[in-house]
Amino acid sequence: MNISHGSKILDLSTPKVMGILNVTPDSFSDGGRFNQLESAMKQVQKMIVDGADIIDIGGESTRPGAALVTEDEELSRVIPIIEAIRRESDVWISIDTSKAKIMQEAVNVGADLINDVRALSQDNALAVAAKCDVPVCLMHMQGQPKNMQQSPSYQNLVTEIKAFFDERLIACRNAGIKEKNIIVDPGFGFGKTMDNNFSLLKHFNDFSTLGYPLLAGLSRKSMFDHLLGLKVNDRLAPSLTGALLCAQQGASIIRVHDVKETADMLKILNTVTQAH
Ligand code: 7PJ
Repeated sequence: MNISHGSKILDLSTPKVMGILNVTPDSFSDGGRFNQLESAMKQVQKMIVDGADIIDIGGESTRPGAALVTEDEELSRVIPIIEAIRRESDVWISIDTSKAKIMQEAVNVGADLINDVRALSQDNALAVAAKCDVPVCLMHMQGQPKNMQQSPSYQNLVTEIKAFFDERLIACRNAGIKEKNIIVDPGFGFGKTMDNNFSLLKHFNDFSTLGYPLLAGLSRKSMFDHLLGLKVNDRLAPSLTGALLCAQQGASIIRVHDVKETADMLKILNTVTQAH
């Protein structure tokens, strides 16, 4: 399997690393747009050196309880950094957004992939994603970030998430989005209890029957805090463990904060996979 954008191809025969770049005001301590751009670029350069195949840029916080941001605010956060990366590198750039306008503008200035935690459910998102003709990651979420962790509930977790994808895949097809551009992600932490998250981890491979590349995002998520009592910056070991469990069950893209450690781990996995 692979994904492509124009003449660019990302080979998914081994799992690839998506490095996270948050450009929300709370993600940089120093004020001022220029300083933010400079520190963001340093972080991007480091992620590339460390082995990131894709840089995922998000200007809207989707953490539980996070406030919404306006379109103009989100544009002003993400567009300059996409332009700056594109001037320096041909690394894959992913735009983490649910807004059609942001998707379009981001792709116009060089983004290669749309990563939408709302699976193209917002106004015009399906049409714009079809027009952009880039790979799109459809993520499952129950509820919305504001309330998703209040009382998540499922009869059958995997079956319901698969049914959600079936519905979104029909919507994508009807909008003219190509099959080859679709990636799916069960959405760890998005409207899921701790038990739900660990069931997803156990049954991650069940989603491979959908027939699309799978993306897994569990880096530093609070499911590990609930189990281990670890602060967000102390969750490297469980994040790597989760990434490994997903990679072994067929994840093609692993979305992480800790690029170097994840790339090292995947190198071990690939070597073992290819060993006699
Ligand atoms: C995910 C994401 C994820 C995809 C975020 C966080 C919250 N996109 N964006 N999958 N999570 N595709 O990183 O804790 O799991 S933001």
